[in-house]
Amino acid sequence: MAERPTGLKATKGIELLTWGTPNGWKASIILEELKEAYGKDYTWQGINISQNIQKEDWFTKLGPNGRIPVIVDHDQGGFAVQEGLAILSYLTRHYDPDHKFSFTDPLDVSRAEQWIAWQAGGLGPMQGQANHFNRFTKEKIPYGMQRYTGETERLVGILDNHLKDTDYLVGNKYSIADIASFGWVHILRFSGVDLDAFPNLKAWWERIVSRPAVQKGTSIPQKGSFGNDQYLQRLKDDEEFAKSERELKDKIAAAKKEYGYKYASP
Ligand SMILES: N[C@@H](CCC(=O)N[C@@H](CS)C(=O)NCC(=O)O)C(=O)O
Repeated sequence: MAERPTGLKATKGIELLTWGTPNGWKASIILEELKEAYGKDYTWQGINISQNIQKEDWFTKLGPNGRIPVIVDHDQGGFAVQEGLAILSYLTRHYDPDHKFSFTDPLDVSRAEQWIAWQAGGLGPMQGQANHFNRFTKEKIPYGMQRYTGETERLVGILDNHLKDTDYLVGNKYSIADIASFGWVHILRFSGVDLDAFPNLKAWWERIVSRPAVQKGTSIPQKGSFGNDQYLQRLKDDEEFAKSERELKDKIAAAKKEYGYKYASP
């Protein structure tokens, strides 16, 4: 078992403090992309959020919000950056000189900022609450279940609609705008939303998940079991898991019915 981190371990380059979650993957994916594109290496440490390492003093001195991901740039005097989206901007501003994952045209920069802001204020928080109400609360509260699952469906419907004439969110080019939302779409099935109902989004997810850097990025600190592909595999392999997932889906469907939920997007 890895030792519990107690402080920074690198002295140069970028050091990433993260865990295998949709927000953590924003940072590990862009770092893997920069590594593949430019040979920019980095160091990482796994911060097991169930052990609350992210609330310890040494961590909150770097990331005052006490959440992963956080990066430290040892080549900029130990400059620390919290928030996945600020990390995507920081890393591309400093280490993507050819703009392989970012933009120069001011209108494209704005388009990317809009999708990134949309993810930070919408998809991430709403899908996070869907997970919370569907899976993590002890008592199942139908109002919360249908409210946040429904809002997640509404939001991914917006992505699906936007992607009907383009392969990627901005300028038909894979970029930090896609990376920001990818992690959340990667666990859509786990969140109780049927990816098959959003064909353009599913094709976008398939395009992105097949990138080697994305495969590597989503394996840091280790490959999880929540990704859409792993989730489907587990349904096939593990009858008990499949049964409890069917029960959960029935509960979500019943909650939607109770409150007269009807899919609408936007
Ligand atoms: N807006 C932040 C959200 C970060 C966040 O919520 N991180 C979660 C993991 S996905 C976390 O650290 N949770 C542990 C905790 O709340 O203590 C970002 O995009 O980086």
